[in-house]
Order: sequence, then C-alpha cells, then structure tokens
Amino acid sequence: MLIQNLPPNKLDIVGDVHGQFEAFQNLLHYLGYHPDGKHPQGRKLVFVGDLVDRGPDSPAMLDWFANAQKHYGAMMVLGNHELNILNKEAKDGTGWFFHHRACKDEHNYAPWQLAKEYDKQRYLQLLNQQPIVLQRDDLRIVHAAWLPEQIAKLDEHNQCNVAELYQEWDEELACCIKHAPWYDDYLAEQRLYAHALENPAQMLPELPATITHDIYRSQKHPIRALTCGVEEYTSTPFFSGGRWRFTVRQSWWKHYHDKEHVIIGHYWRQWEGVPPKHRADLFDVPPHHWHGARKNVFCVDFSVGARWRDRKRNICPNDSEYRLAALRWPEKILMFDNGDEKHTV
Ligand SMILES: [Mn+2]
Repeated sequence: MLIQNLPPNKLDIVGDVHGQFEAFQNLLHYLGYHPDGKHPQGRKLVFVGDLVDRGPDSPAMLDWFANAQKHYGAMMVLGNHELNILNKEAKDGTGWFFHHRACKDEHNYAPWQLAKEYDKQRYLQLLNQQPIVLQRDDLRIVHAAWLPEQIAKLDEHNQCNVAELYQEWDEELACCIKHAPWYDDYLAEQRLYAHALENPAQMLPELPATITHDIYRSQKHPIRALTCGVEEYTSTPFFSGGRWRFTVRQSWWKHYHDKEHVIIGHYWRQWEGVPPKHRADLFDVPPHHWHGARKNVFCVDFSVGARWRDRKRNICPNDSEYRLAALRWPEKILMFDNGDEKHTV
C-alpha cells in the first residue's frame, strides 16, 4: 500500500543514508540498537528514504533494511533515489545498480560495492513493497513534500503497484507536456540554448517556456511531487547538476498549517558550514530548529550523502561537515552518527 500506518511505538526517524553504511552502523549504536536493528525497549526505526546511491555500500544498506523490516518492523518511505532504481532511470550515483552507468560515476563514488546481478531482482521487489507516505495521529512522514492534493490522488490508487503507477503517471505527464500551449516555445528555447545551458561560464537570458515547463513538471506527477518536492521561479538563475536552473525548490512548509508534525529528508540540510547560494534561503532557521508556518516540520537530512567529497579531501568521518542524523520521537532529540546529541526547538 502506498499510504501506510506507523506503529504506536517510540520512533527513531533516520535521515537520507545514501549508502553510508558505516555511518549508519555508528548511528544505530548511539541510538541504543543492536547492530541488526533490534532495540531493547522496542523502539522502531523509520527511514525517510534515499537509503541508496553515491555512498560506498548501497547493497549492504538494502540487505540490512530487508532483515530489520522482517524481524523488527523497521519501516521506510521511498525517496526519489529508490524510485529511480525502480523506474530503471540510471542517474548520477546509481552506478552501483546500473553497471552501464558505473564508469560515469566511478570518478566521484568509487570505491563502492556494486549490486550482484542475482540480488537485483530482490532489491526491486523489496523497494516495490515500500510506501510513499507513513502516518499516524501525531506524525506524518514523506521523503520531500507533504502535499494534500497529491496525497489524495495517491489514496485513490492506494492498492496499486508503485513502479507501475509511477510509469503510468510518467506517461500521462509526458503527454500533457507535449500538448501544453508552451511546448513548442520550450523546445525552441532548449534547441537555441542547448550548449549554453550546460556551460557554467555562459550568461543566459530568462527562458520563460523553460521556467513554465520545469514548474509544471515538478507539480503534475503526484509521486514525483511528494518525493522530489515542487519548484518555483527564481530571479537569480544558478548552475547546478551540470545545468543552468531558473527554478528552485519551494519551501512548501511555509504554507503548511495542519497540526500534525511532518518529518522529511531530501533537502541537504547542513549542520555546519555554509550551504550553496541556491539553497541558502530554503531553511531560514538554525539546523536544530523546526521549520514551517507552525514550526512543526523537520528535515532530518544532514547531507551525509555528500561524504564522497570528504574522501577526495582526506577528511575523516568524525571531522566531516556532513552528518547522518536521526530524530527521536516523541523526545524531539537529534542523534548524530558521531554520538552528538541535540534537543530540537
Ligand atoms: Mn532525495
């Protein structure tokens, strides 16, 4: 089921792990779990998604989760990275699973464990059984954005196979884009600026049809919107992920007024250090603060997925500015993979 219920237990809600299995094992230790995910007081682990990609051992993370789910009721919601795997979209950092992509990815992410051919089907089955949304009376968990309209659409298809539904909505999205009144202009812009769009040194004029396209695309597909978040216009274009961007991630929590707390990942929050300019406005509060209109949304992703950068600069995990965290519920305490603890406010 795409929307599932959380158990009534005390929870430890883990941010995006991104294949950083060692950091995760350390975090488990500080949270008081046995290495296999059993907690002596019966607490449960919940993951906000993006368990895989970029880090040194995505297969170990999935193997670990499969076992902990089976024996100790660990849960997760799907992140955009799991959905890429399910949809056979080989993107940056997926080379551990899509071996034809590995040579492109190795430069940043190797050495890393590649999935064994005979394990891949098992991983796909495991991921295909995980929900998009987890909830109970006091708490809501989704990878990127709590969007009531999109969750209502999910609810209508709650019994569907997630990979099939994603594909179906993908096709629908592609069709809607092709028939949109701005589509020809969009194609023309993309053709005219094909090279400039991928050149960080090149200044570009504003591309209105591209802006409309990017915002539309981020909103239209319910699963994509919930797991990637929605975009909005920015007057200061920036270069990121190999491409000029005219839209930024929207801080949807500024418009969230429900009383239920929401825990998310996805947004590369930074415990220390300065976030890149295009992300500087996303969280206008210190990193241990709740955010949103009612101060009841919390992003628990502290960018451990960027630790491959440390490897290149010979920075050891304990000195890293990138961290793995869990939010303890209902205590509202943050626990980090180096044993640091911090009350959230
Ligand atoms: Mn994500």
